[in-house]
Amino acid sequence: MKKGIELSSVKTILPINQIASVKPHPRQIAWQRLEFYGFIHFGVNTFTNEEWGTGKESPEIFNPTQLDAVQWVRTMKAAGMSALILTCKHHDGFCLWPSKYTEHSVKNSPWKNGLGDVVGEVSKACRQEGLKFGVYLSPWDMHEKRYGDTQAYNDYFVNQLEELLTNYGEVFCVWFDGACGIGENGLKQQYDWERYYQVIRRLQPNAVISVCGPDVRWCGNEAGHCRTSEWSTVPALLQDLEKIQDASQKADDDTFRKKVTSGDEDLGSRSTIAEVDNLVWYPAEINTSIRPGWFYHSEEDGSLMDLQEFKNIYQGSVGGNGCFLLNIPPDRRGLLHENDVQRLGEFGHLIRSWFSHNLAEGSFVEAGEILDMEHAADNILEQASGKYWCLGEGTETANVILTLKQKSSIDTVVLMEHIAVGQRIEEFEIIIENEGNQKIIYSGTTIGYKRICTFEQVTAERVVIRIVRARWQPTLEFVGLYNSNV
Ligand code: FUL
Repeated sequence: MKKGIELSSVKTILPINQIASVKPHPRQIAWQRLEFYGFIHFGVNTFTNEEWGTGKESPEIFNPTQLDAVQWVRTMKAAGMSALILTCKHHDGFCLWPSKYTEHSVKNSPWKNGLGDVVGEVSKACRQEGLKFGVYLSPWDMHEKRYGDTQAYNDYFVNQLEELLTNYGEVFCVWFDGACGIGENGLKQQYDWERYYQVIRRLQPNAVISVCGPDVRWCGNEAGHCRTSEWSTVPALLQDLEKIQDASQKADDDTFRKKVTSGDEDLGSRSTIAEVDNLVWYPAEINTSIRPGWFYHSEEDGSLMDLQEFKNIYQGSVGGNGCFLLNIPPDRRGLLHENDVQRLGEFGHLIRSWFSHNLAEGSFVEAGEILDMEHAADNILEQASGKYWCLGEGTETANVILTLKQKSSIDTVVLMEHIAVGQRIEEFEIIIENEGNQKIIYSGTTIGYKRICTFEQVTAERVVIRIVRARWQPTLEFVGLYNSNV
């Protein structure tokens, strides 16, 4: 938070109760609850050892010898992931399903004598193992001759979108990359985003449209960097900026540069939105890869993300009001490499043991004059109960006090707002009480869906969540206390 600014005194165009009640769509809430899911980059680049293809690759090179989608999905499940997004078509235009609309696909590869369908196998494995399935379909297509011939290519693209959204069961996410090159014809393609969105809403109304879409926002980098204060209520302008295709226009746009590409700039604090008259719910996703590249390269077998880096990104994203999309690229066999499988197992173990035992269970909770009996303070003890705590309208500050069933050592506090009604908490502190002594052990800004707060291990008899400043009517849906060392 900027020092010296009294947030209450920051004048906003919109009344604060209106800002506080910008709400997510149910599909955005369902997406947020997925928290941590996997990305699969697989295609001709896997066989050429490139990150970006050219569109001139022969389908003949696509020939995984042991492709096993169940192995991918089980490995991701063991890592604690709840969903998977597959690059059905990357920028090179090669389709991992036998599209009716092009010859540039698995149907002309030697894999399974041209009878295979990677999208089919992966979506089936997801259903079988209980993971959600999502599609990445690159609008940029270096192979397709119609690319650049705007209307004709948009028709082609929509046809492919319809195949993916009709033939493979439920899709939780359509992930659009904004990259836009010049076609071989020398023409620049104009993507018809609104048309694409209508197709998705019609065929898969529960799917979120991510990055170049209105539902989920890219965090602004591919390195796993998370903002300290991540707001989901942000200027509507951000949705439009994602769709600007002209890189020079983007670079020229000061607002874009400042608000989206800069590292830790907050997008939704009262001072940032002071002049804004149109706000939307547009939450962040943090995407990065377990390896340096997005596609598999054997020379990177020894360069995997380590446990500490994983923990930091997980905490900053899932525990920073975002979702975490982690890429794991299958190798030329069509398997996740042994090193990745082992590391993902370690990630899963880390998460499970960190949050296995909630020391807040059985606490006595007090939290001021509650709104009504429905919103009782002890609602916060039970995760995913659908119930939450809140005080009356117009409240900016509050203390939520947990008296523990027994004195405990903790190093992690998990806080969740009830985002279904909006994101409201702007500043909070965690205070520990033990043997008559009080100590502030954590000061934070936003909470949103979830904030994972970590600190040096302390012994606590009571834990106070002090909401220092909030918009109109703060809520808490869950408070959990943990010790990562036991
Ligand atoms: C980028 C692409 O250009 C990369 O190849 C990768 O797919 C990444 C997730 O998005 O913009």
